[in-house]
Amino acid sequence: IQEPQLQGQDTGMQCEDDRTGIGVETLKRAFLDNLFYVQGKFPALATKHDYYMALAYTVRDRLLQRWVNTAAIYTQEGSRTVAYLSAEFLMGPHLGNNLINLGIYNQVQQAMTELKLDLKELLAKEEEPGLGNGGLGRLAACYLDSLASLEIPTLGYGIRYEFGIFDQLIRNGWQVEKTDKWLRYGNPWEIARPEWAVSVKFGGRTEAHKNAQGRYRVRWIPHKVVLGIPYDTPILGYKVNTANTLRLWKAEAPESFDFEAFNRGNYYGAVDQKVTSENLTKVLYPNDETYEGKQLRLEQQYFFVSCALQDMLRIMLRQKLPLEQFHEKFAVQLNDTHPAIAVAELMRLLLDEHEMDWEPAWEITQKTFGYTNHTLLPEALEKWSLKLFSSLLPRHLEIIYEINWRFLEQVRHKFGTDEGRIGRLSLIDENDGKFVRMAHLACVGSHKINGVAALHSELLQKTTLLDFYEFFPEKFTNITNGVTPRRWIVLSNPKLTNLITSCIGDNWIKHLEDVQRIETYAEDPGFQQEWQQIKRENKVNVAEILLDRTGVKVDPDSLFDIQVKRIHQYKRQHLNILHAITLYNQIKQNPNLDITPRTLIFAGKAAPGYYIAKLIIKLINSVAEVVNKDRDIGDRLKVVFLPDYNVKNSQPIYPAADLSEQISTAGKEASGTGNMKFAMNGALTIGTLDGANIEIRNAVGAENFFLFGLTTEDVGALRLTGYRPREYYEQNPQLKQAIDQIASGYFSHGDRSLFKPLVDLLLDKDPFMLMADYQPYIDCQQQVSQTYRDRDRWLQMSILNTARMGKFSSDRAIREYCQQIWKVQPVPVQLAAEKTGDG
Ligand code: 6GP
Repeated sequence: IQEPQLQGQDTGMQCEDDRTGIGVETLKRAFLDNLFYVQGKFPALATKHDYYMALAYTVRDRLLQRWVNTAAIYTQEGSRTVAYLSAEFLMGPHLGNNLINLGIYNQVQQAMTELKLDLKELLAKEEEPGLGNGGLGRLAACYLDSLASLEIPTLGYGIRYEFGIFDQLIRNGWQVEKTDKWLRYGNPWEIARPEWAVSVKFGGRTEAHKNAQGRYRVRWIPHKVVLGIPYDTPILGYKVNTANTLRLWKAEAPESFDFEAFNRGNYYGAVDQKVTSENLTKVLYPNDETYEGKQLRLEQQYFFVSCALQDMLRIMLRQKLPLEQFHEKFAVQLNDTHPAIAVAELMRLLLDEHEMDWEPAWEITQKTFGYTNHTLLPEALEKWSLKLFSSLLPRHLEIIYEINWRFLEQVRHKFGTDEGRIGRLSLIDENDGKFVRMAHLACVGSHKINGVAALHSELLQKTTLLDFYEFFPEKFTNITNGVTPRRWIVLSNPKLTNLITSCIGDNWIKHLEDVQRIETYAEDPGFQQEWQQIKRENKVNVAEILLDRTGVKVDPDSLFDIQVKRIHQYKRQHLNILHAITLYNQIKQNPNLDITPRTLIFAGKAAPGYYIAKLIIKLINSVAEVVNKDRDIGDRLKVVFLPDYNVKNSQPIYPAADLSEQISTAGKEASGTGNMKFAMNGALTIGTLDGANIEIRNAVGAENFFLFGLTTEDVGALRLTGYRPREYYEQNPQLKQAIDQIASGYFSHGDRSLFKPLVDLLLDKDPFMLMADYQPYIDCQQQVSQTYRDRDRWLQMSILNTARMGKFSSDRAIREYCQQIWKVQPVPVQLAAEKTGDG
């Protein structure tokens, strides 16, 4: 791996500091020192995990000077800062990424080798910090990497869940969930900051009181108080000295409450209070894009938002900035509606705690927030019953009523008394019970609202948020998602990284648009040969992983056809399985069929309460069982489900793909980001015109993309004219055979009831239109198979895909957020050595 030159370090010097030096000898000494003084072990007794910890601390030492300097400069300059509020941060393992961004991967590898240790093995020891479900949480992580790399002052604010997303086991083909005890062996990347703890109130009631100036203010008398303790993790940028902070909050019981109970002699009551408080940040809700109206979830949301805003106010007071400048100091981004309560909380803090008047407080609030929407799925729209909301956040409900009253006055002023429109825009849903609509609160309280791909932003304006678009069109914008090339190319695919860098230098890692320069090699036989060789080695690696974790042996020379993402009906893993069954039947009918051998790889978690998604996992495994052991099939078709998909397990996957499955029903996938990771690593995409697929296809060229299926307009039109899925089934013998096999127990040891719910759903309702898209998908897959046989053509397409993915770097996305929404500038950080000019 080509590495950045560290600044301010004299690696040639003998006397490097043990905490900062990056020479191989220094690293070895520091590592053994940490093994002894942090882990309390010497090599003869040390476990692999001890070695991992010693290395993690060695790397952390090297982050700390940058982290402290960064904080010092931001404080000194009172820098304008992005606060990214997100209920999820799916960071992935830190060690490898920090080695890349510090530019010491090679030295550390050598140091470990000289100590007779294998860096890869130590990297594998890191527990996945799985504090997110899927796309939304991983996007937040890519954005933190880009913000630091672009030297933008940033605080990520979220929740330190004690248990992240569950570990997935597959038992008898079914998903089984296991608690994710990621903190069990300690977390070397975080530092607790109890000195910055804050109190968060819940429940109770409000009352009016007169302040010192004799003016009426509102006071909130809570039913309970919980302490928020911040835990900080440094987020280092690539080739820069900027180390920003991810600040995650843990809930604890305040001492004073313990005391009260204790003094009454109620020791158990006191301890009970502690347990209840700590439940708040115990576990991540494992639903992806489905809201569950649970009280604890609303408590989590309010808890971390209140902690974050109080923390920002503390920072302002420490820097002696007047609160009137809140929106000048902080640009606060709401990652979907999970933190939308921030709008009401900032108002409460300014009005009640800092005695500001409504108008200036509201102006500050609106100028502070931006809101990103991540899905159009109706089941994801958060709405809280008034009963629950008022019992937990009585003061916030009063504030929301006031915001709503003033907002609807403006609506009446603009549109007259159009009661239908007013009902649709209101922050309170009164259609069927009464609810607070969090997306409406986010829209009214923000100055910018964005979708995450061009189509998604367009649909937001035309459908879900149409009324808001008509009221304030100037607030709406699009920022297409991106992913960080540091984790998703440099760390995941070192061989490809070296090949690209050997041709065009390493500037592309910071400026992915530059990777375009490999286009000139797209038809170069020598380059193609190396490209193919690297892909093959990456496939051999995944074949070994599959054998190890599933016992299935796959052929690295077959076409690796991969779909990895959360399991959802709209993502249509079951359409992919219908293709698998079709291929299987074709071979069975014609045992000598000369088809392109394929390995179909699936991975992904289903929400524990999402029955149909779990049944889809069972179906994949059931089809795999039949296909993989059929001697007639041999190496021509394999189906594998890799358990426990997470960031760590995904890193080898993207570099090993020939074909990337992006087959959601048009109009349903807001953007997708896996689609970008695959294409950057040279996979070709088979996909619908959905989300960012459309922009990826435009970038790589229609001739380098396998397109099929209904468009968003087709989907809408077909629904209107009356969609009859059963007709497709009856008129298509291949499709009929596949469905009949599922229904008849062919894949379930004769059990006809097992998949009945899925089959009935497809034939009667088919909400995601698999039946309509089936034949176009099969035909397109046939084209894929044919193209794969033309080795040179495939390689050229693969190279062009990587070459043309520049736009999909999260650096580009973050630059757009900075310019269009946050209006924030880079603040470069120097190491002390650079400032003084000596070592
Ligand atoms: C996801 C979208 O489904 C995906 O298309 C997008 O790429 C990703 O967000 C990042 O923008 N949405 C979620 O994960 C979610 O929970 C509420 O939305």
